[in-house]
Amino acid sequence: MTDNETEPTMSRIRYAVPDVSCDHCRAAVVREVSKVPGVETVEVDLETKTVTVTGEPLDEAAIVVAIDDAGYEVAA
Ligand SMILES: [Cu+2]
Repeated sequence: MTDNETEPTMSRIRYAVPDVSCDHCRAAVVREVSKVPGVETVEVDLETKTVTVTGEPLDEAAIVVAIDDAGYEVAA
């Protein structure tokens, strides 16, 4: 699943998720978003309240739904 080569076609999308505040939130978001097909990595930054997802292809809408399933809302 992981290789050390940087995929030039890899997409990166960043979402603002204001309600993530602790490791529990981080784990919940990572768990749900990781299930979305195509997603390679999920990073949650608790300071900036952002979720950064990389992968190819990325289904933006499916990721928003996954964050929602985790119990958090993506800011517009
Ligand atoms: Cu939390």
